[in-house]
This record gives sequence, C-alpha cells and structure tokens, in this order.
Amino acid sequence: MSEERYIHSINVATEAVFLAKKYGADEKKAEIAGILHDITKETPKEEQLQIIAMDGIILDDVEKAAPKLWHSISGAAFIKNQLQITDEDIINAVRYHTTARQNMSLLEKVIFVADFTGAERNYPGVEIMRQKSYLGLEEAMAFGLSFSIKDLAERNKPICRCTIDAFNQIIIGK
Ligand code: DGI
Ligand code: FE
Ligand code: FE
Repeated sequence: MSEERYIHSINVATEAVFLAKKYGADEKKAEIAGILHDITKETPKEEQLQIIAMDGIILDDVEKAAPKLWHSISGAAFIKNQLQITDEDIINAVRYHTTARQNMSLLEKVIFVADFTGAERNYPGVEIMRQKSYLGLEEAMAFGLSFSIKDLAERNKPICRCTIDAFNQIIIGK
C-alpha cells in the first residue's frame, strides 16, 4: 500500500488500542484489526472482486453499485483466507469498518470509530468526533453514522441497509 495508507493504518491501530483500553476491548485484537482494516483498499477493483468471489460472497445491488465498500468485504476475506486470521471478531471488525451494522461487538465499534479519529484525520468535524469518542463509543458511532449518511445522501450514493440499521439501533438505544 502507499505510504499515506500505511500511515493511516498505523494511526487507526494506535487509536484503536487507546479506545480498547478505555472501553475494555481486547487491545491486541484492536491493534491487529486496526493495522489490517484497509489492507485491500488499494488493491485493483478486479482483484478485489476475485477475492470476494473466491470467498463465496455474492454482492447485493447496493454493494455492487458502491465500489468503495468492496475493500471492507475483500479485506475481511483476504485476512481470513490469505493471512489465515481465524479470530471472527477481528474478521468482522474489518468487514464492517466502513458500513457498520446492527449488534456490533465492542471491537467492531472501536475500529469503526478509530477509522474516523486516527491522528492524520482532518475533515471538518473531526475534533467533535474525537470529543465524542472520549465520552462514549455509542455517541461517537451516532455522530459518525449521521455524518456518513448525510454525506452519502447529498452525493446521491446508495446507502447500505446495514448502515441505516446501525444508526437506528443506536438512536433507539436498544
Ligand atoms: O477506507 P477509509 O477511507 O479509511 O474509510 P472507509 O472505509 O470508512 O471508507 C469511506 C468511503 O466509503 C467513503 O468514500 C464513503 C464510502 N462509503 C461508506 N459507506 C457507504 C459508502 N459508499 C456507499 N456508496 N454506500 C455506503 O453505505
Ligand atoms: Fe476503509
Ligand atoms: Fe481506514
């Protein structure tokens, strides 16, 4: 991967370890999932589709129409099949780091939030997101999901159902 993506990965791992410590997730798993979460981000699209197909995954219509989602799906398949990572929680943390989903584990939430707050991130609102991440993972998730859903809707991009499900679950508080 590029220097830029490598630095991002290190930063997400560092932030994930910090959040894991704070919220009681497994720090070692957080570090591993953080460093690996974007492993196929720069892999050519065709190759990603192959990795996905080889794992027996069939993309739904939204996923097909959103190539930016492919790296979380291919990344999870890659670490499972090529790197022989067997820990389901690490695999799921990579799988859902972009879209989130309902009933996320603590580790999945830590990686989702760390991806937004790693040291090099500088989008408008990053400081608010960092503050939220120190107050509670749920608050940070709600802020991050709301940000993503607004951004995708404004750009007329299809939104993964699991993202809406994750948002609703947090807002309802169940
Ligand atoms: O890989 P990163 O850049 O670190 O971050 P990420 O894995 O969260 O990817 C963010 C990109 O994925 C961003 O361009 C928006 C896109 N994305 C996230 N959720 C959805 C999505 N795109 C579509 N079309 N639908 C989604 O639900
Ligand atoms: Fe990503
Ligand atoms: Fe990332």
